[in-house]
Amino acid sequence: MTAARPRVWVSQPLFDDIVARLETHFDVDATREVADHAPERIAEALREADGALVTLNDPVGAAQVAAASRLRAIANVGVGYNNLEVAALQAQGIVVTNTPDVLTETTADFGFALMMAAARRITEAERWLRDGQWRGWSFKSLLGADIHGSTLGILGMGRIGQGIAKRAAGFGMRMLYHNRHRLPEEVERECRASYVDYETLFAQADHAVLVLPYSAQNRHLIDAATLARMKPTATLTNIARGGLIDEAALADALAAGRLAAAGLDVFEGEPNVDPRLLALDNVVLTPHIASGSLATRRAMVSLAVDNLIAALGFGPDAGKPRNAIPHAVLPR
Ligand code: 8YV
Repeated sequence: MTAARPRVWVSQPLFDDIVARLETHFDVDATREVADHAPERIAEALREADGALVTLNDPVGAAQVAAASRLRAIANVGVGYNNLEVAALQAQGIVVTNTPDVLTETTADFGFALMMAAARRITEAERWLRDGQWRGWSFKSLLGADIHGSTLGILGMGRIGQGIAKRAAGFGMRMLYHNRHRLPEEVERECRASYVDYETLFAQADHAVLVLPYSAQNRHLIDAATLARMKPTATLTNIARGGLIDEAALADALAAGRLAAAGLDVFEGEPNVDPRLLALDNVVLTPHIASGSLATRRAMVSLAVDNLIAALGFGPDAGKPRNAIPHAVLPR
């Protein structure tokens, strides 16, 4: 009698040709339509599974794995993993992996583009033109803020933050950063970025960009008090997680002209966006697409598939997935 093959659940439609690699080793239960799975549905899908490939849309915690006695690995397609209760999963012996590195440059490209779009009012200008409001050229219409020669403030100086700093060097920006830990001097030199405290970062930045991991501990870190520190001519860009910003306070600041503009790729209640933000002209809104180049999204799925195969004891890295999240770290 041959032993039953391990079973894996794939929570969302990804790239079929890449996901098919799982079939070499496993019986695959792949979700065919984009799904907003209820917590009970996730628990049900995991009950008989040995492993799972999930995305930020799929929260998995103690409740979802309580009856999943065979589950040994969860591979997240994404670098951020605040959708997972990592400590609870690890306590149950489940290996958790993510997909760093492969999305760094693409996400940094997008962060830079979003910051520039906010500063130079690109989407607002396009709406104005498409609305037929361009009835004669005016010297003073749609004036924005410069990027070159301005001060960039990066909150969260991991791989993506450093990628943004390297791009900013080409624009002649002065770079400030704040991070949980100060970076080694040679990295600071390479990024041409100076470490400052949180307050100084927001007080001095002409353009502030958020690139830090999210957890319950830093929810609404960017609150009314932080926004009040910023220059009224400044912009704020968020490509990390929506929950970092108190969106009501941000809408107040943007509406009152206490902040010039914002670029937001992430929202606290995704896919719902605060109607006050939707109504404002001085905010560029995009639907969580910072890592969304075709090549990078494919690379993320490929890495997650490799991680899952390895975590379940198959393939060249059997038992040693490249991106296992270290044990006992708190969920981000
Ligand atoms: C992903 C992201 O698209 O990697 C992340 O943390 O936010 C995005 O790049 C998303 O996580 C897909 O699950």
